[in-house]
Amino acid sequence: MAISLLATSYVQFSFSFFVLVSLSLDMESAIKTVVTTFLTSAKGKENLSAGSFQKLVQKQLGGIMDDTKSSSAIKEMMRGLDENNDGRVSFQEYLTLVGYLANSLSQSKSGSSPDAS
Ligand SMILES: [Ca+2]
Repeated sequence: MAISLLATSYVQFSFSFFVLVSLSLDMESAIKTVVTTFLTSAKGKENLSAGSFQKLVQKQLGGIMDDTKSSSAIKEMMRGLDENNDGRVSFQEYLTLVGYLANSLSQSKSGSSPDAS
């Protein structure tokens, strides 16, 4: 009896350990994707040009954002992100977009909206 109880908790332990590991690997690869996407789109430069930013949004974010087919909407969004107004999107400014998208995703998943509270 004691043995089977131990075995059960071992199985539960390794299962939750497995879930934990695969979750953290998912997150690691998500972070790597965020970084690699920027670097690839910037083609070795420190900032994304307006054109590169537009391509990135259209290719990578069409499923999560509305209006990605409208280049004027993307330009408008870029103006909002471009804190130092140099007409380019730096890594920091790009992270603002990633944070904004993550935030809207968590709000839509939890079913709450800023207005509801
Ligand atoms: Ca900028």
